[in-house]
Amino acid sequence: MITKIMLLSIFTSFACSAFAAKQVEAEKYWMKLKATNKVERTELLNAGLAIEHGIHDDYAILIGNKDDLEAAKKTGKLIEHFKAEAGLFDFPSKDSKFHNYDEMLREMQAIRALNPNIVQLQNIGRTHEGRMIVNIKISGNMRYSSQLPAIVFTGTHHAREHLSTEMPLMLARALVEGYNSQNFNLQKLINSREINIIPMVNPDGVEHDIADGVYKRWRKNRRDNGDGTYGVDLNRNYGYLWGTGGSSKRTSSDVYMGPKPFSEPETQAIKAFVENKPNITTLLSFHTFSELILYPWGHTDEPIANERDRRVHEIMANRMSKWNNYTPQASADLYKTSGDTTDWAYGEHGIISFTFELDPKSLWSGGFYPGQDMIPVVFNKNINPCLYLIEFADNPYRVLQSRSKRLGFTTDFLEY
Ligand code: 0X9
Ligand code: ZN
Repeated sequence: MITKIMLLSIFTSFACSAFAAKQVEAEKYWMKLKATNKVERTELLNAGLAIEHGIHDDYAILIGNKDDLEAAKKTGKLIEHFKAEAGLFDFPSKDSKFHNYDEMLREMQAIRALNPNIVQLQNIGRTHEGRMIVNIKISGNMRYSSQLPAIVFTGTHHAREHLSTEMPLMLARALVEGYNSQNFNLQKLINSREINIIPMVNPDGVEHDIADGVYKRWRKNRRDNGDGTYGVDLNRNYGYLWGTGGSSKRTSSDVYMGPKPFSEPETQAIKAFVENKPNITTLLSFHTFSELILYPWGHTDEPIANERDRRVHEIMANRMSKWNNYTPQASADLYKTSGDTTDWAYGEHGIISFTFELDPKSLWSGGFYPGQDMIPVVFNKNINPCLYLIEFADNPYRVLQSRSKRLGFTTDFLEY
């Protein structure tokens, strides 16, 4: 017969072990372990240690619990460790719907799992701290996608602009879910395009911004400038007329251009990616905030000299503004800068290129940190502009034609 005392002790021992487990989980440790090659890294994994936070030439960075720390000590490879503060590597709980780097990778895997036939995840480069920069490639014709018209969406060149990760990530999910739900127009569109979505160009910066559970308002990447300062502004580091205004040589500046054009692994990754895909016709770089649709040029007040190219940018920007209600304008109308993504993509490759400054409109309505409730709002405003760009990626110059000739796959649900 089970007495009350027995029940109580069974309950307490269960509760105690659950509590102990919780304690192990609650305490997080930052650990640096010697590992010079993949064999040594594998040994760490065999000891139950997950290397998710950075692979370097001769060491790896790990975050683990108390048991992991004990396991790490036993390997004899532990160089240093400290107890991590609450919130390390994560958003404050009020913004937990935003994706940190690991959560973004997991969401990417979940998106691929929805339909592996049309989704590939590609590592297109590694950051200073060893994180992968990942592209979600979506196409209904994966085998021949390099022969299809291609578009690139990029997010989070600037670390603190977290909505600019969420928008492309949600776009990827929406495309795949739409495809799976037998949306015929979307299937046709995805079958005839190569869609590339790189939601987090600057994961080192993102992780630094959120590392302490209190936002740091970090913008740049995490290059060690060697003088006590960190970071290059990735949107000043592209190689088209680099360093010709609107950026700084001062390493501590938030708009530091870097030591030379494309000095950074993150911009190098985008450069190599774009150079390897001559089928790219269209690019959209997500930033926040101000609710703007920007197009080249950014380095000069002069409009694009080629009349047709200028008109295509203007018409597309105007059309997209009807959905998201953002203000369309040339980049330099915001302010002049050099070394940004879109000037390079258009100037060097003739790619029709846009920068969106997503919501909110002003600092007073949230600035870089408008809260997680803004995520679906921004998505709903911007999904149609994204579909429109994907649709016209076959030949953006189609927008110069009369309206009747423009109607295509997505018209049913875009109603333009
Ligand atoms: O300054 C930037 O890099 C972008 N704005 S942000 O607030 N997201 O930092 C705007 C870039 C647009 N390009 C130019 N104005 N040249
Ligand atoms: Zn930005």
